[in-house]
Amino acid sequence: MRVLSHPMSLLCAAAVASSNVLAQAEPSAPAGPAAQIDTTPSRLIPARASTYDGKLTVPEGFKVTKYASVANARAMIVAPDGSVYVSTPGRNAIVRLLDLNTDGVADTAVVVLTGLDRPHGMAFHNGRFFVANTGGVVRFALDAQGIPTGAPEQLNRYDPGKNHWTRSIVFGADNKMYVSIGSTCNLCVETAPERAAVMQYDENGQNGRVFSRGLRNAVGMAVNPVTKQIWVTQHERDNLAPDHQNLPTEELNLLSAGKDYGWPYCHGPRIPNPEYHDAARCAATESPALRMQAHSAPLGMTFLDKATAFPADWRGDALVAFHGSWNRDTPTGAKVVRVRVRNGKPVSYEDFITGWQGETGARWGRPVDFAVLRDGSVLVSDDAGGTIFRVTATR
Ligand SMILES: [Ca+2]
Ligand SMILES: [Ca+2]
Repeated sequence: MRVLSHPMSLLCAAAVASSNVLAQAEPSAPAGPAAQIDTTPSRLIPARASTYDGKLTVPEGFKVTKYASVANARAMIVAPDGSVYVSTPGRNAIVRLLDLNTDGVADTAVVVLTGLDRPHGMAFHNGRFFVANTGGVVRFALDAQGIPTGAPEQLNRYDPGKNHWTRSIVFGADNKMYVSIGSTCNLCVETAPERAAVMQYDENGQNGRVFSRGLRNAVGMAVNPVTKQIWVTQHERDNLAPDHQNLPTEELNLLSAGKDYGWPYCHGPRIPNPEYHDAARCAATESPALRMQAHSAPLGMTFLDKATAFPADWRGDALVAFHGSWNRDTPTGAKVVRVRVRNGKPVSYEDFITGWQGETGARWGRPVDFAVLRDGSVLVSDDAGGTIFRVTATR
């Protein structure tokens, strides 16, 4: 990693030098006075470079190219055969992308499943394909070519739709199925226990129970490859008086069985929401492992352990997609950030890919999710522009 001498780069380096600064403010914010500057090279960020015909900006040493066009592209997953599955909930369908000549550009985009019910999260597990519809998980057998086939087998049902309608799914190292189900509202006490929670099911989708609660809308889910703990990104509440613009922070939460992550009673590190004033209740909740800029709308998250096309010092870290704000006076987000991980915990985050949002806040794309290809490059989906981007290192 190159250490920079450009004044702006030094400013950025200073801004990221303190994990406290990073964890609670935008990396692009000016460095506070007398911030402690850690000059360890790994704590400095490289120069920014233009890519994608000047439309995107990345750290020097990376480039972004177009992998495919998929309207309404949301969640992604790599199949055992190396093809990429993309959910398109607006079309109730799933698209399969295949790069036949392995040149880094998909050659075919085929709708392999239709007639689903707002499908979002997907998983390949033990030779089956699982789709998290808004109202339950369905499972498909795979044909001789490894492609989902036949009628969907309904494995379970949970409360559908209602505001936060996307459902995310991962299988843990314990072979259990985990499904994230967001809240029905901005701020309320839910009546259905599975709302604002991550549910745990047996491998076949049966015997559901609440695994973690108090999670307003945990869309990004990933299993830490080292600790095997499930990490989730979480959208916090809107309209918090008096500093709605900058509070509450968005959250990255590390899930443990039976824990309460605060919502709707609290936000951030056990801070009571003024609507409930329940400090005693908040004291018994889990604080976020990392706090991120308010209204960023963090969606997909991926660990980079298999991103072998990235420099080695990236592979212990994670990426998070910020979909971008909808109700902040100065729009924020619409970018991809790198989350630095130390000893199994997130310690800071910084800009990775920016440029989808212009100075005025206008956007030509909104990142949603990631997939790490077999060649070690990373795909980024964009549901606004309908593009799948591919990210590689150039050295
Ligand atoms: Ca190709
Ligand atoms: Ca929380």
